[in-house]
Amino acid sequence: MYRSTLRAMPPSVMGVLNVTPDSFSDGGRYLDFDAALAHGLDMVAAGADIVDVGGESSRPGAETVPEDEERRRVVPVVAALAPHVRVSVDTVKPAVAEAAIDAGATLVNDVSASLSDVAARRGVGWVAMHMLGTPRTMQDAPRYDDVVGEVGAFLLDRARAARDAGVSEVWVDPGIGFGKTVSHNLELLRHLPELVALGFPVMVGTSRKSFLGTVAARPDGSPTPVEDRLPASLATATWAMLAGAAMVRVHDVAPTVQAATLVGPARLPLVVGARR
Ligand code: HH2
Repeated sequence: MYRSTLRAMPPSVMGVLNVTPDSFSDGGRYLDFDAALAHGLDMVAAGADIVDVGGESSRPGAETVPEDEERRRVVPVVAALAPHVRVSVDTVKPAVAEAAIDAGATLVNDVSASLSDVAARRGVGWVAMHMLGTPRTMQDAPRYDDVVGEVGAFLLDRARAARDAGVSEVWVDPGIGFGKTVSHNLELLRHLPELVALGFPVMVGTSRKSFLGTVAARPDGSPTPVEDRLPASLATATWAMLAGAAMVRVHDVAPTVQAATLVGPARLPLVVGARR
């Protein structure tokens, strides 16, 4: 018998729009307003559910951007995209989050997991991501006794506090690459169902990240360069979605939307004895 009348909801795909000169994979390509808007609209046409606009790189070693400059980068792009698609703002600065919300953003993607009060006050969603330290220092020999347990406990604590403070849409994200070695990242992906079991929707971002270059190295053993990491990005996004992630954050929207469309039905409870 068919066990569920629920339609399978495919996981959501968040497209990355970095309005920065120095992001690790696309720095400088969308710093100009017209280029940013065109790329955002391309991602919408490719099926992105959300476009994540960021004005400060969080790559390892990145320096912070002055608040005015970050606001100047993101606000016009948020305002231009908001009539077309749900927009999130990728920032750790309360004032930038506020300005982006004024311009139409309805989700704060917060790699510092510290802006829940802004989300509560403004009635928008919030993503709490785990990071060890700051982008400047996070890859200096990160250490955990139990990476899955520690990341999970941190996220649960922040997510519950945000929910109790009135944030109605709370996401958690293990922060792949943020203060993690290659094995930490793989461990977190392997145990993603444990994070899903925490009870908050999980978002995952592996797209083009450097651990993929190491794990899926070239046949000669050298790291796969960032522009050739789509297959590994897609494989890990698909794995994350099958493991229960409700959203993946990616640079390559069209292929990920195809994968998400396939994963939706695959996540339905198994159909037993109902073949037609
Ligand atoms: N990764 C990056 C930035 N923001 N937000 C969440 N929630 N999860 C992530 O994994 C995540 C994130 C890094 O990717 P990118 O934006 O492409 O690079 P940069 O930080 O250099 O701009």
